[in-house]
Amino acid sequence: MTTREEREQAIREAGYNTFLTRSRDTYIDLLTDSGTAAMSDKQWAGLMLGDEAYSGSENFFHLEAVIREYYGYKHLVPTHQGRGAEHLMSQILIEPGDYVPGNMYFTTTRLHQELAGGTFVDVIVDEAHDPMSTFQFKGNVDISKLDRLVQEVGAKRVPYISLEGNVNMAGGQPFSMANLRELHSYCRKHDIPIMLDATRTMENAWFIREREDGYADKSVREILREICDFTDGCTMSAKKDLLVNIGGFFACNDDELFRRAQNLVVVYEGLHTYGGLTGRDMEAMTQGVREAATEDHQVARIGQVRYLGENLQRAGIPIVTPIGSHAIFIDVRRFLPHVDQDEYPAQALAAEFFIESGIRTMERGNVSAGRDPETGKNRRPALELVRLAIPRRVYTQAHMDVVTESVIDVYKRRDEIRGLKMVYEPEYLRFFQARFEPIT
Ligand code: P61
Repeated sequence: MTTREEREQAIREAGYNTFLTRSRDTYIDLLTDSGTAAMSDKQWAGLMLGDEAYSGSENFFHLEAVIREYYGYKHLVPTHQGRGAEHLMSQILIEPGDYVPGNMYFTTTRLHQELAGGTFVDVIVDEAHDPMSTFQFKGNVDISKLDRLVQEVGAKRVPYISLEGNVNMAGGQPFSMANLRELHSYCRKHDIPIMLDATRTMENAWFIREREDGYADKSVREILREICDFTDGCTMSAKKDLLVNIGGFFACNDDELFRRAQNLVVVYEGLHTYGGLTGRDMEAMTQGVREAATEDHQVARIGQVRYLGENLQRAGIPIVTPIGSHAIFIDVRRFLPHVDQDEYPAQALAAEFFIESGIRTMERGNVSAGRDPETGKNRRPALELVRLAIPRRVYTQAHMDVVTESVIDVYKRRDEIRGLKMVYEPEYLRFFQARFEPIT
């Protein structure tokens, strides 16, 4: 624990950017649910079974078998984490001038699409951009938006649709199986592959089980497999669903695509049987797949996030609804209505939570959205959010109570909170390293 003065100094030195603060200055770390899970005894035991041979490690074959078994994809290329897989897939599938539709952007995903010469086009349902909508499947694709793009540019210019499970930037919102089924039949007709961002798709499967007719008696594992069977391949950041501190992969069914990914991985990540991971990392991930696909895990995980969200709702704190699986997202437009979006209200609020109690959160608004490459202007997204991400199997409900109290304390003095100006802006993914100063 630190004092308020120490935290004020720490956040000032970090340029009011929580990504630049030190872990040791943090009391409860809700910066991300990425790579922050507590590994189980079986995963730690797996670390002892690392086969660290340069090529053909036993652990690769264990991982390949478990991905085939649970996700159903024929081919696997490990990568060091999610963006490594996004890089490979974007470079292989996208030609300059292509358009890549997706159910809302993700920062690294869109950047890799752009670096490959593509343009991302948002085809998520309108409800996803409305933090107050209670629609149960805000991750759904609006097929009419997709069709409009295909009619306009032609299916040949659409190398694939990027479909994310439990859409992160929308608040951790799932797509429904009915929507995926419809998307699949549309895409088959137009010969457009569906590439899944499987990062939090086990959690999406849990929501389908909870909310969609006909799925209450199906297991997470069965639902996951049904999702994957409608898709052609995936990228994965294993640091989320799969309960590991590092790791990712690209997977697909097509032999030629696999051959190209296998060839490219040796340029950027490592040999095709480790892709930047150690053997022991792959073993921990193999075990993580089995644990993540259990109902016991998902009910506890999603239940804890819901516990925090419902406490905040009871206290009148404006949050994105429905409550998602991996985080609570505070609706900053309603929390700080007096701060203009170009004064980065969500960035300012994340800094304020840190000062209040050492709770580390993340901006997900105008800073994260970046600039429009055409106009050079801030994108000013509809969603201006602070994300309180909950690491898996780490914190207790008592921690969640401390978080609730701290958020309420900041809410009570919200009128005093001022915006920020950006004083350093890096070229790529600016939110990670940008620096700010208070507007006086
Ligand atoms: C996160 F602020 N997510 O949520 P990598 N797809 C999806 C992700 O959520 C994801 C990646 C791909 C992070 C870490 C992070 O703007 C940010 O393993 C749905 O991180 O490379 C990562 O996977 C990329 C935080 C990433 C950010 C980008 O906290």
